[in-house]
Amino acid sequence: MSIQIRKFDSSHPDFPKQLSEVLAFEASEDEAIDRSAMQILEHIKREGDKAVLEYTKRFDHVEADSMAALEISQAELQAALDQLTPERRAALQVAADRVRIYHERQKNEIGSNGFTYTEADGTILGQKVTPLDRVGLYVPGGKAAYPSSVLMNAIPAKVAGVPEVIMVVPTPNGVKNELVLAAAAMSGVDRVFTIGGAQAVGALAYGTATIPQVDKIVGPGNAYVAAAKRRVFGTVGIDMIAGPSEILVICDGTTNPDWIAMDLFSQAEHDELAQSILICPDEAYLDKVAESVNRQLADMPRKDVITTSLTNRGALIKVRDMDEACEIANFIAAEHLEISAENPQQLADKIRHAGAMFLGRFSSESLGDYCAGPNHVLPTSRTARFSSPLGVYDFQKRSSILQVSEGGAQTLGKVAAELAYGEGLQAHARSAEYRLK
Ligand code: HSO
Ligand code: ZN
Repeated sequence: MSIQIRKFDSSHPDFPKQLSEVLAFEASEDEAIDRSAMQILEHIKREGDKAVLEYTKRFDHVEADSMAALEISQAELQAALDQLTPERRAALQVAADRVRIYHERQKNEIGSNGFTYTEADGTILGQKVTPLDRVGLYVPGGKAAYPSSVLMNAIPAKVAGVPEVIMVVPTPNGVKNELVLAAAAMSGVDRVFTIGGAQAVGALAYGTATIPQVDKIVGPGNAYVAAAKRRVFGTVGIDMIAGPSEILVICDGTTNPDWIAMDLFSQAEHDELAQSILICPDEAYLDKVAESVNRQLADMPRKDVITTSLTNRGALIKVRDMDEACEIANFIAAEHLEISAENPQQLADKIRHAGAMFLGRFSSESLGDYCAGPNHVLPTSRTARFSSPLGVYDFQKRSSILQVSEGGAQTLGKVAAELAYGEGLQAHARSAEYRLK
């Protein structure tokens, strides 16, 4: 088996079109899936726990006579943590600690204490920052059950000060993922229910007799979960609808090609639809990486997924120089951008759009996925042009503060009344005028 990754040259007149085609990704908005998610949500809204139990039996083949039977106790979570090998537990602890430290730093940097300022007449204006009361964390059950994602979602919520994090995770045929439960214990998740799919999203969004209604639902899921999250948005907040993983490497051609080939594999192995792209000014280097890809593939347990991903969505792009590589990287706005070069900082200064930037040869993307500290929930499908990694700020909201003094009411009252009359809103005008001396 050999992989043919498509090769492009940025000097080719068709390159912009070719690049757009490579990047094109149809988020599968399947009407049938959407309709079925909607029906499930309506059923949950009407029947609550009873409907959740029915769907859990039908889809996960788990029969429970009450919702209480689908809750995992704190003791069981702790037991999952205690059963880990010492090595795995230590690794999970390092990852959790580093993710916590990073997000605590983030919390301090973003002004989580809000602000106020006082004007000459004594009027006080400001902003108050408040954590959300209750957050729902969706954790997929099947092939994409990532304990690291439990840390990445739950820890920033806890650092933000969310008092209650409710996790849902389907357990098809009753099979529990012990590392997922251990990660929940380590990150301080408050309650865990073994439910999933659109029914779990509905239970969290509307609340049932057993499942408390949350204010926001975060975490990835399959197409039904994504459709359900879209539908409940407005009733509750949601984080984002994540697309397949992406990695873009821009390399000056001096890093060991085996390292880069493996970095490309690391995202390709997530999903057939994942995207791995390498950009380099040195054509011979691109060939070396292509050779390494084919040499190393045989060792990969997930070689089928990697092959499909790299064949259908991968690309090797020859550019004029590293400056052009940065320009193209800004256009691609990748979820993960590795700058594998001698002078990564200088190049990073030119990057405006990327979910996370990995600077220098030693910063493999996989370190960010697990334990470096920054969040691995990142904007995909070019949305890094306008959105940010999941962070403490996603679990906080802001309220404006206005405390107008008697003096302030005189100046502001005249301005407001004038504008209110202009808008034809009498009550607004008079409400301001009542406070004038
Ligand atoms: N690379 C994924 C996160 C992940 N990787 C979890 C391994 N486990 C996000 O794009
Ligand atoms: Zn990953």
